[in-house]
Amino acid sequence: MNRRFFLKNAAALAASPLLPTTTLRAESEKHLPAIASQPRPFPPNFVWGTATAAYQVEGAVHAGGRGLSIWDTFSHTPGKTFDGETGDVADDEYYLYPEDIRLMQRLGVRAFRFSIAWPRIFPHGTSKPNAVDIDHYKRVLDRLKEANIVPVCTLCHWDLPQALQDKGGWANRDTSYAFAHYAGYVVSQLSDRITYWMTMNEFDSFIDGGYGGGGMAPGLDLPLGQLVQARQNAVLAHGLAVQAIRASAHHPAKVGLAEDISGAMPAIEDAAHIHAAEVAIRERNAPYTTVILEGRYTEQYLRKLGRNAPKFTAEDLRIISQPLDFFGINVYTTQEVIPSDNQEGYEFVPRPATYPHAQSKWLFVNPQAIYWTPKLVADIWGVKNIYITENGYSSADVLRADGQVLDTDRIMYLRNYLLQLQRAVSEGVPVHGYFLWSLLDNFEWAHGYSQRFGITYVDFKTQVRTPKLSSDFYRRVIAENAVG
Ligand code: PNW
Repeated sequence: MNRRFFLKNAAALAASPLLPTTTLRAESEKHLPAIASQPRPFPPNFVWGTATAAYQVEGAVHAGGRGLSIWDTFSHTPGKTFDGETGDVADDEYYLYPEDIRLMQRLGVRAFRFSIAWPRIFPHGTSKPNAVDIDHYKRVLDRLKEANIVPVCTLCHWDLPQALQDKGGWANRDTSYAFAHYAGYVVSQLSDRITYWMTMNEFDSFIDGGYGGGGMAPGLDLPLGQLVQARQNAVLAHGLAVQAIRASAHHPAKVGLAEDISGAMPAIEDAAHIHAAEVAIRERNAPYTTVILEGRYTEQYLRKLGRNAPKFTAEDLRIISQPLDFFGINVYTTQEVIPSDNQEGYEFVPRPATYPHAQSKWLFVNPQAIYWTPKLVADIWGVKNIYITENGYSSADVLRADGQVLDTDRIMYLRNYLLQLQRAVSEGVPVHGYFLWSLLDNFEWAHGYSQRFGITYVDFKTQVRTPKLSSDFYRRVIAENAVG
């Protein structure tokens, strides 16, 4: 049917008093070409990548002189992880990295975000570094270079050395200096091979989740005042590490971090709702992103905490808010905000029971998260260089007898998020790259191997890797530099 016919026909029918015009419009639109079939382009230099983290994929926990991390201790403590599962073997990537680099070549990614295991480099937290594992990472990096894949390195993706936890971990300010020392050492050894550095991954997850009763290692539930101080130690560690990276690099270094901004988006796109979301996002991220980007805690954060407010000096704030070369945002979900005449001026909308989610119950599906989160970060704080350092979806994937994994729900999620990302980029939101979480199924922290985030299926008994249908989807997005 051609479109003109329909318009003409619709006009004729509209004259009829019997049919309401809204029905007519819906009827005629059904026959228009689907807009989604026209690929929406990304800019020519947009960086496509995938992401992993050391403890979730490496395994080989006793190889190369590695010390224990808090995740070894936690996962070996009965009742802490799903089915008592641990990262002892995980994806065995310590040995299988050449195969995983081939998977990345198949996808055509330009960049790979991975993390270095702190307990491999400083098995006892401080004192002598372990050269064996520096050599391991050199081999991985050389292989990536041969494959023409740019490494993007996270220095700490939650695997704090147990030796430091024994002295209080992030609740002890000495840990901040130990982290900076570790960061400086790694950068002095690897800055010829790595340009892009991220200090840490997701403060809220490993601090509030690990020390505030949230089910992450080390599994503590500290009194509020101590928890608040642990938050401050973590952002101080970040700032000290930014300084250490810059001081130790023998080659150009670009420094940032990866933070899962606790999202807020306007429930409706009008000025009042957008304003409410801006205020909400700034307050909700007060202990981390806001203090890092503004160099001060918000008045509301300090007032609400009262005697539990963090103790800091002006020098601490200066260190915490070192300028960054880029800002990485992990985007999974967000929460709608409405304006309110309460004291805060906004209200988070509780999610209705029917709100869709992934296999992970916290992962509420809302594609607009990846439009609004970077947009609001750029608008509120004037950040010019944003990367989406994680985005992904967990699914109850099934490996079929014919060897296929047809994860159409993950494809639906990725397509809709990437369409919203394309919308943001085409409107000028300064996002320069996207790292899909994750290259392959892996140890999903307290959920063990029960939640699969990979675009490659892993049989954890045999370590056989099978690209899922979503990896073909992503490969096509990368090849076309467009989503449709
Ligand atoms: C991130 N939440 O964690 C981590 O950086 C990854 O290591 C992890 O595997 C991935 O996302 C998937 O979970 C998050 O509750 C964990 O909102 C929980 C939340 C967000 C991110």
